[in-house]
This record gives sequence, structure tokens and C-alpha cells, in this order.
Amino acid sequence: MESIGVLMACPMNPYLEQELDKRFTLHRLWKVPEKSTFLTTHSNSIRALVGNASAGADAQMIEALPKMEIVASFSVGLDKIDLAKCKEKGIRVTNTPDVLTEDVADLAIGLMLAVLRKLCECDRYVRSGKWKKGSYMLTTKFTGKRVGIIGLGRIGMAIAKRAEAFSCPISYHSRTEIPETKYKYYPSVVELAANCDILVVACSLTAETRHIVDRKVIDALGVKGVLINIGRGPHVDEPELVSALVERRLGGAGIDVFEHEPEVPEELFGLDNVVLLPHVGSGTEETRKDMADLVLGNLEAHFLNKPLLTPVV
Ligand code: 8YV
Repeated sequence: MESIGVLMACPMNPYLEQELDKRFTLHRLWKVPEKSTFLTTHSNSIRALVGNASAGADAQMIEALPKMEIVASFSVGLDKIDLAKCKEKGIRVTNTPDVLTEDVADLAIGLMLAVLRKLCECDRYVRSGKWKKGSYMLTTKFTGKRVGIIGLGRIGMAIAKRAEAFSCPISYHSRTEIPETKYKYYPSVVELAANCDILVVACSLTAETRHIVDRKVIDALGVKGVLINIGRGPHVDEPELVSALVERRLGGAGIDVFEHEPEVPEELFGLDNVVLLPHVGSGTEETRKDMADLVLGNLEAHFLNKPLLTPVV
């Protein structure tokens, strides 16, 4: 397979890069001086693209690579891939589901605890020596809070299971009601937000779910409500979220993903009711290795004419 050209869209994982290098002719798009010249020069040799949550295959890239057979994403999210175009061109698409579910769900619970118990603020309190001058303020209990989840897929379900262990009543919103669950279903996100203390975004990003958390939802969540976003930045109308937090119309937020990441609105930096993370939901050694192995396994399966491990298209 050494002669097969594989294009990596951006840096994502050293182990994956090293293993791709061993098996294929690997091109690193971020290292080429002139992107369009590079794509023209290699348009006949690149047969696979490896993308992730920040760079994938849009229509322009797909058109520029007519010999591309497969897009293997180092992510579960597919929002950076033009799936319709891939289907139209007969390009296979794979992602990395399941292996990252637990890490992302763990992080969602971590964010809930961090926001309610002000863990990061407490840490700063100790480090700055303020503890010597007095005890830290009282915070908010997590056990028993009503958790509302947007998107009850693999990750949403894993969050629900964990929150149940904290005696949290669970409710959810998704396109359609899921008959196999005992959790309460709300057909509207506003209704869900009005009936929970912590609202978690755990759905995939599509045209329908873009800005699913808007001003109305934020207002329904209210002054004591907390928003947790481990989905994608564009799920939330970010300027609305920022002003609600600054004006204390929303209780707090734990955010792992941003609309224009790695850009984060600076108005958030001075707030004690938010916890800001640099998109690290799946970012553990163990999980990133499993994700890399899935990408490699899918590419190998494809080029050996075997069934794909985690096909999407
Ligand atoms: C990663 C993700 O951050 O799986 C996803 O959809 O957002 C993440 O796991 C990313 O793709 C790793 O580079």
C-alpha cells in the first residue's frame, strides 16, 4: 500500500501520523507552501483523506481530488465533511464512534461538577494564597439536579447513565422520541430548557441543529441554569450565550467547544461562572490511540477490499 497517496488535512495525532507514514505515501496539507498548486500536482495520486473535527473534506476539496476513494475522519463528528458530495461521487466515509463515548461523557460530568462546585475558581483561590485570608464561598450541589440532554445518541446516553448515578432526573430532546428509554421526552428544546437545571448539548452538528441553543433556550434555562456544551461550537448562538453570562441572565456554562475555536470570546475570561476547555472531550492517550487505530483499520480495510470497520457512507 506504500504507493497509495493519503492526504492529512491538519495535524491531529503523532501516532496516527507515524503509522500512516509507515503504510502509505503521506502528504501533510498544513506543511505545503501553496495549497492549490499542491492539490493540482497530486490530484491523480491522492486516494484517501484523513480529516478531523477542525478540517475535513468540503465540496471544493472533493472536486480537487478526483481520485479520492475514502475520507477517514479522526472524529465521530462529520460536520467538516460534505457527505452529500461524497455520496454523489461514490466516496466512502468513516468516523470514530464508540471509542470516544466514555471520555466525552466523563468530561461532560466533569464540567457539571466544575461549574457548580466552582472547581477551577477554588484551585485559583488556593494558588493565589487567598485561602489564608478566609474560607471559600459556598457553591451549588450537583447531586439531584435535573439534567436535560439535547441528543440522546451514544454520547447523550452515556451522559444520562452517569448523571443517573448522581440521582439526577433525566430528560431529553431529539428529533423523535426514543421509545426504549424511560427518560422524559420534550419535543421542543425551549420546553426541555425550562424543565431542567443543567442543559447538555450532545447532538451532532447539522443544518437543523446549528444554533439549537438560541436566546429563547438560554432564557428558558434561566438565571440558575447551567449550559454544558461538549458537541460543537455552532450548536450555540455564541454572542447570545456570552451576553447572557455577562449579564447574569444565565447561571453558568461549561464549554469544551466554541463557534470559532480556537478563538474564544474574551468577555468570558473574567467570569467566575464559566469553565472553558480547549476541545478536549476525546483527548486522552487511550482514546486518541483507539481513534487512530480505527482510522488506520478503515483505510487498510478499504484498500484491501474488506468491509469497513465504521462506515458512514
Ligand atoms: C476531536 C471530536 O476533538 O470526535 C469528534 O467529533 O470533536 C474530537 O474527538 C478531534 O477530531 C480530534 O482531532
